[in-house]
Amino acid sequence: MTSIRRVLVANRGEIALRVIRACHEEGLDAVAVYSEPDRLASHVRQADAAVLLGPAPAAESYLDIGKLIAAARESGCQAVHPGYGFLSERAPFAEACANAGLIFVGPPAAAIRAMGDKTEARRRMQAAGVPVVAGTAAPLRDPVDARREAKRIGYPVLLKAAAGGGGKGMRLVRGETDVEEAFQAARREALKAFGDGSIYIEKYLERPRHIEIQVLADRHGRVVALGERECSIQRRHQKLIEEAPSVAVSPALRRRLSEAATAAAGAVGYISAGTIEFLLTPTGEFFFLEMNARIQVEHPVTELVYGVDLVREQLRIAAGQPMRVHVGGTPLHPRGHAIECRITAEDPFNDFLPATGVLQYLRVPSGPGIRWDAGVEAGDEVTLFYDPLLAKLIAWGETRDIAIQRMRRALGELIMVGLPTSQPFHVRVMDDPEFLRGELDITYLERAGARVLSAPPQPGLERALAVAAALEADEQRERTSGGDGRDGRDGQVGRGGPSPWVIEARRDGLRGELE
Ligand code: MV4
Repeated sequence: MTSIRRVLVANRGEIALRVIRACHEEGLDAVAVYSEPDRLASHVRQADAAVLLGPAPAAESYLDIGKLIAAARESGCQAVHPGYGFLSERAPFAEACANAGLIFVGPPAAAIRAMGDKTEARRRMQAAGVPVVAGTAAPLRDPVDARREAKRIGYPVLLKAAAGGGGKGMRLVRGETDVEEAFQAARREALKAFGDGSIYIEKYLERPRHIEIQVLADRHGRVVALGERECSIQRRHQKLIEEAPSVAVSPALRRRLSEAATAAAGAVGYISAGTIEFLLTPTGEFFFLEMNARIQVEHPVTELVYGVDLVREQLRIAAGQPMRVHVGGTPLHPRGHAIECRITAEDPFNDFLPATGVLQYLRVPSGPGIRWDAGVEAGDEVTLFYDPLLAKLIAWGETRDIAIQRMRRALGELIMVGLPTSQPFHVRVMDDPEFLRGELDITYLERAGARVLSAPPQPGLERALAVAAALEADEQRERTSGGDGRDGRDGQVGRGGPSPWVIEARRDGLRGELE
């Protein structure tokens, strides 16, 4: 990689580490950036250099374009990798990089803009022959316009924010009497969230699956599709479990989805790794939803079944080299099955309330077919400043059933003490009959949430696991600290505090018995 020697990793957590690792495999230096509370974070310690951005709030650190450009310059970087979230899909950031002579490891700003405006994206996709849901080609003027268009399309309809994505400013309208109020509400919400109140209409599809196609495009004119990911297990537009391939996608359907996805990427001059989201109806029709102009959280499931390193390919493409996959035009096929569980600092038994605390003890799962992509280590403090994603547990198996078996086994190995996580939710989903049958659509969690999160199905096992975790954590701290209740890493935030054994006992309501 001649033009790039040093890469600024403009992110934190697991994706920063993921990018650092890809840099190191390519023989590149990785420069981390960090906010004050992240000064001892693993992405900082695994990088070759690190630049302090500012205080904890993202607006003053990870979202500050000026500070990031200055950090890249003063640390001698030639390229900037934005990861996901933060500045990854902000066209002004891609432009600021270019203006500073830095290579943005991602798509051109124009492609980000084209896909960011949802009505423009719809028009471009339609022109490229990509199926779009029946709807309006441009934003609606007023509620009268909305009522006329809704009548033409037929109820139920969805009002969506043109500047949006991710579900903000979205309103379901089942009949004519609800249009006016929904239109005003959607407009207010969109204005507040995006500074743009433009609203358009789509026919509402009932119980579709969320299927997305991974694409890679290089500067040598090659655009390839790397199959689908099934992402229907979501909660309030946050994905919790993803898998590849989808049980609902036959080789013939995969071919049609892939053709649509590569046409979509081509239509906006896309370069780098990107994802085309589709809704797949129970009758097997599919429609373009939106494009994600970034590497995504769930990229590892595609990596495992296609045998590619998407982040390494991003770096090669950014350096102007041809991508390494699909050489000779041989079609790509998925091999085996991969599932990802997002381990978040959220309490599944308390409506997924974001949790804070110190990760006092961590036992990492490993062994055959298991990948652990984490941004945290034992001793780290989890705050509300950033996304609750702590780690991704990914299992590969020759078949879906074997991947699920492995995921179950690995979830049993995983021990996290100190704060609630989504782990028990995943444990239960891996035994849920509907999940096991692959009966998924975007309403899965609404239907399954109560079922899988009702009274713990295996109270004995859960309790045993909690006690084992606490004992192991106590033992660990004896070994590393000489039993003084500290771990010898002086001055690090969040270390020390009460024994995890005591904390576990409190959680179980055993206060009197142990203190
Ligand atoms: C839809 C839809 C049904 N019909 N569009 C949700 C967020 C944004 N990306 C688009 N979304 C949806 N658009 C039509 N015409 C249902 C959703 C939707 C959804 C989509 C994917 C994954 C989860 C979802 C949960 C609720 C609604």
